[in-house]
Amino acid sequence: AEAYPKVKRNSKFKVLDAADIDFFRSILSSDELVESRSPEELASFNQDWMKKYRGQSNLVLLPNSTEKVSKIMKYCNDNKLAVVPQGGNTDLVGASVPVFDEIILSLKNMNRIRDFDSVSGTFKCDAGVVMRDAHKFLHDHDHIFPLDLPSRNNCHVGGVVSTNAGGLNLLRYGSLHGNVLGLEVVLPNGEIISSINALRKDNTGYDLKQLFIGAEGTIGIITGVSILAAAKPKALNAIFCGIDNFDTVQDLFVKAKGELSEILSAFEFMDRGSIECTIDYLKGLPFPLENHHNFYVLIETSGSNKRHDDEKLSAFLSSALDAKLLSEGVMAKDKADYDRIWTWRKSVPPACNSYGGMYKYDMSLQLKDLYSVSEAVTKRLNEAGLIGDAPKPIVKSVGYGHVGDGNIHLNIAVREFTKEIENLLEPFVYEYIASKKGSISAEHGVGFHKRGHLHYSRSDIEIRFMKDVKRHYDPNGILNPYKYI
Ligand code: FAD
Ligand code: 2HG
Ligand code: ZN
Repeated sequence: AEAYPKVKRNSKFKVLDAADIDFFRSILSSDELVESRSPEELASFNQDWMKKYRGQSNLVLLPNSTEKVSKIMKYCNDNKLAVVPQGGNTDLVGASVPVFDEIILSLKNMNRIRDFDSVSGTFKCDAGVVMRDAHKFLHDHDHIFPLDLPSRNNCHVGGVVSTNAGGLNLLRYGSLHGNVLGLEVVLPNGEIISSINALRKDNTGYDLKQLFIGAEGTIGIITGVSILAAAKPKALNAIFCGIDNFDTVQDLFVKAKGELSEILSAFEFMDRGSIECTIDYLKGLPFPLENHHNFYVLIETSGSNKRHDDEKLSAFLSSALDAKLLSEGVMAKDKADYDRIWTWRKSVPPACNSYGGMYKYDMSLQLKDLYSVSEAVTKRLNEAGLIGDAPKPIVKSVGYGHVGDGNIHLNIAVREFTKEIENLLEPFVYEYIASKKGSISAEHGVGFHKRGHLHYSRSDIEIRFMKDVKRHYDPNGILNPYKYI
């Protein structure tokens, strides 16, 4: 794991002692607390998903109620003990693990579904409900959670809200800033602020809950979420196609919006390198296309009438082939085929992560510039002679992502993390994005990785306001320190 060379432990934070542990034991049961007597269990909370960041916390608290979270926070605030909130720990920017000895506050035991109103679609749950379980519950009630991610088996509802994750269907269902109806939050001083009973519309003053969406656990602990679930689509379908160049990907997107319109629910792209890594990773899974292409696009439709939707998608595919917007394309024959097509997209992140390590950049750009950052980075790494077979340190630099949202993921799959690679990538990538007026974080957040880099995408006055907000909510700075701003 990468060390944390650029920061020093803040000495104003107290070092945990036996009296603190006694206090936590007095309010929690034995399955709500993990400490140094269980080193392996502790290690799994200290290490991030990419195995890039590792903290040294000696204590994980796993309270099972909002009241216990409140007591913990009050105690930590009074005693200046630093805390990292943790959901499913699938974060990709080093936000969910400690940097030093911060206490880890895991929401794992807060995993109850609280309420569902099938008329309005309002779903309420504890923050620690795993996204897969929220999907399953809503599916059984003829609805869907308005967000899906390749990490759905591990990430929490509270974790995705804290990250303001985007995912695979944002194009259709919109961002969590629109879908989250209310939140229950424990503030750093232990106070509980709740809008969990929120209504669809409510203009009585500032919409305070918005600040916690995407705050990455820096100003409060989300304990409950109320979210608008969408009606379950009765018909799903997908096509997978090969395309020569990124200009044509954009032409196809325009055509898809115009012709698939209300049933279009995802428009994802992958470059040649992404699929090469995924072919390696999914050893043996038959590839849906006959030839290899520079770009691949997955288009999903979802609607209420299978025959109508399939006819529309099939006509779209034929006319795109006739217009030479595609070199090759296939439509899913059945549900199993649909799932297989998605496997080629959802497996790209674990495939890139399977060589030893990975540098990741998650960026928003105007669509016309979206792929150019990947070309610029690949050129730079190639010129430095770092990409190729072992012993070269880089396996591949690939680009893929959510065309519909103007969001590209750049993954540099490496055999090892080295300073040389990092210095070639940063600040080059950020300067490139700033020159195109893009965002250095589209959906994964800031965390530890991009702290100190906000100025590439935000003005001085915006950063000043963000610091004011942080100070206002967390005057002692105990929540998720060393990150974000
Ligand atoms: P964690 O990783 O545990 O935490 C994320 C941040 O939120 C941290 O700052 C943490 O301190 C804070 N936090 C967590 N829970 C709370 C809480 N209850 N209250 C306050 N703060 C809290 N992201 C996307 O946007 N789109 C994708 O398509 C996507 N795909 C992914 C695919 C894979 C394979 C992986 C590993 C990750 C992916 N991610 C994606 C990144 C990740 O951001 C999401 O998985 C998710 O948002 C993280 O949720 P989590 O519960 O794991 O949160
Ligand atoms: C995705 O879209 C996720 O698959 C993960 O946001 C992207 O790992 C990545 O870089
Ligand atoms: Zn993504």
